Amino acid sequence: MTDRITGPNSQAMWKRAQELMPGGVNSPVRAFGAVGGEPPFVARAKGSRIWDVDGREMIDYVCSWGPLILGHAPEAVVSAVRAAAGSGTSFGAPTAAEVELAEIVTRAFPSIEMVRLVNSGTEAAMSALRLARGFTGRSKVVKFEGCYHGHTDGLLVKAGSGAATLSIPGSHGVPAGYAAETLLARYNDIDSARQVVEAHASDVACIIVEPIAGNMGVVPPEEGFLAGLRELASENGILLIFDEVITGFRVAFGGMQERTGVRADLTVLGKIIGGGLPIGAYGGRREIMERLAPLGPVYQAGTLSGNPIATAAGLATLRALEEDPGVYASLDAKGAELEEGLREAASSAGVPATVNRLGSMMTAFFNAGPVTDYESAKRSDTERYGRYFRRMLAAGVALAPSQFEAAFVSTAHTDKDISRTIEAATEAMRGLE
Ligand code: KE4
Repeated sequence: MTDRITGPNSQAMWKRAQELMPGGVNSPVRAFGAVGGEPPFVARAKGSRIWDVDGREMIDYVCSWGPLILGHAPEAVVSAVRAAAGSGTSFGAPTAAEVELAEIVTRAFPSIEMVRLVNSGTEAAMSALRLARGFTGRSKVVKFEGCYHGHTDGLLVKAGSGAATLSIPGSHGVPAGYAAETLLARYNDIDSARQVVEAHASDVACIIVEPIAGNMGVVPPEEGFLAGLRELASENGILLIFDEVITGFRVAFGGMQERTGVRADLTVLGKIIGGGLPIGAYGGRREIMERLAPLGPVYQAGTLSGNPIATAAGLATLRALEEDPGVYASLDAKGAELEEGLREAASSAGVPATVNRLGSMMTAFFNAGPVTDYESAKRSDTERYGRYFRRMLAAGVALAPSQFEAAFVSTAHTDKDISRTIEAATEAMRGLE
């Protein structure tokens, strides 16, 4: 199986891109630094497929890193965006669509009484931290090694996603003073969280966690971990923040809070709620949210917050999910089939691998496993992942260009896509042992 993964048009574009943009990309992990080879430039996409500028068709499991739960360019979203754009692209003033999106979010998440829309997950997480600090009057934040909450200074400490992929655990440019306010614990290790909190109890404003880690690769919470964090936070007057940027509307309409019954004090959202357009949101109890300007002293603002195009795309996406009661069972079933197929492909090739999945998000770790936290995830054979990745791309299957990311199944992925992917994986795994 050849590793040829780009054609002449992509190669020419790549040359120009690298002259003009650092690493040729607008987000580091897209540069294929961790997997080798050059990235194909996408020309268009529809459903489960993307086409590059050389006309090569691929089954896509990146799905724009999570937002495209309905697949690429679903009719409902495209027509909603077209209609909204024709009525004005931005007003900087209140619109009905923001109210409707807030109504769906608060209906899906009972822990969210009020919500603020912003323009990215980073902005949402950053603002939620500021609000937690403003509400509690405390300054320290507890996060978990390998979790990623966007690139705001204080959270780029042992972060996951691109920071883990490129082994930049603590980003240059973050003053030591900022990093000192961030305390680290181990994912799925409630005792480590308890130790950190007990050592700083009266100074901890919040605990922020991905209720399913998606940025060290997919690592689901072990039994009792999230409930343990809930109890630890409540006992110590600390706000529990669930970063559901990936999991919100992904693993259930009400995210992991619906699946587990554990309620956060603040929830961070993004990705799916914008249907592929730039968006983020954070929300929680009224008494907390009312500390936000213009009602309260915690300031946060944004030119394009709640803009009519992103809210139109988000509304079309969330309405489609809410109107299809079987959507999550069907996504779960497709995910289970793919998980099983990948597991069999690895074992028949004698390749040590662990497939972690929850719902329609999963990661095949090149690691005998189990993979339950950042330390075990980092033991994965990233070189082998790179070879697997390039073989799959050459076979027309686009995976995340990093071992420490998730693959996503959408409603647009057909049974034929899944079986073709399993065939390609079976072939790609051969000779990887
Ligand atoms: P954005 O600022 O990228 O919209 O969201 C940041 C963020 C916050 N919280 C979680 C749990 C996230 O996963 C993310 C962003 N996810 C990564 C991929 N896992 C974005 C892809 C990229 O950085 O290129």
